[in-house]
Amino acid sequence: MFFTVLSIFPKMFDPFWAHGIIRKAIEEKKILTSTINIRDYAPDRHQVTDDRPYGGGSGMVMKPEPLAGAIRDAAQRIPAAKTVLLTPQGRVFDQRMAQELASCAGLVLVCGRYEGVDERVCHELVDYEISIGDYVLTGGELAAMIIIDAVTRLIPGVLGGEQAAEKDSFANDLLEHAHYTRPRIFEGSQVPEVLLSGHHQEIEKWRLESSLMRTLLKRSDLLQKKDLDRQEIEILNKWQREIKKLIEEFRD
Ligand code: 4GX
Repeated sequence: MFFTVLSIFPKMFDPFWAHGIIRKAIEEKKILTSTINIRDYAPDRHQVTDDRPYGGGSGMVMKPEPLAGAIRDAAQRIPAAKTVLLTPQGRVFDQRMAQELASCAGLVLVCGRYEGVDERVCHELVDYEISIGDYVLTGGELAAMIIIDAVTRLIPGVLGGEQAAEKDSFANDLLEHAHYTRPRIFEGSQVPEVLLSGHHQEIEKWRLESSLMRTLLKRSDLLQKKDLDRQEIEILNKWQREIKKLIEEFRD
């Protein structure tokens, strides 16, 4: 997978490429990355990339010529690449989109600043408009990093078998189960006994219950959308019986 980022602040990406799983994926050639400075495509001597909006008003707009030049150059280097504009007006990014994007040969991520980019660039040169959420950033750079991060970990071989992406939160539409590590007792609080038992089937059952419970309590919207399987329905029914019993005992 090729990632090319277009930005007027390409140095923002230096520390991003240099750490953790992203760094390892680059070293192992699972991903190829480059950053293009949009300023390099500004035709004038002062390398101006913004201008005042037609129709007046406050704020600046990114000029179309440098951006178009940079996008065309990037897209030429990776002909099969899709071009993504980061914008609050885009489709809201989620795990399903991360999976879709992970199957692309390359992504060109366009990071806007100011009030936005000239509309004619969006129309002609952009395949997808993506938002990372309903809030306003000062530029598309952090949004691009989030997309690159979420997509990279889905590329085969990037995560070790231990932390395979299929096991994640959202891979099965549930939140992750609770996690524990040593010590067995931390500030008076114990690790659940079953996790110390070595009984793998019981541990898997406990983890599914933990996932379901956390999803029910923290993100019931996810549970409503999910296709529940037989085992998950059985667990929910068990809880229902237990709650009913509690209420009946309380009434007496
Ligand atoms: N998810 N921003 C982009 C400038 C801009 C505006 C319109 C293109 C078109 C954001 C988000 C986000 C702020 C990045 C405005 N560029 N990006 N920037 N939320 O808020 O992706």
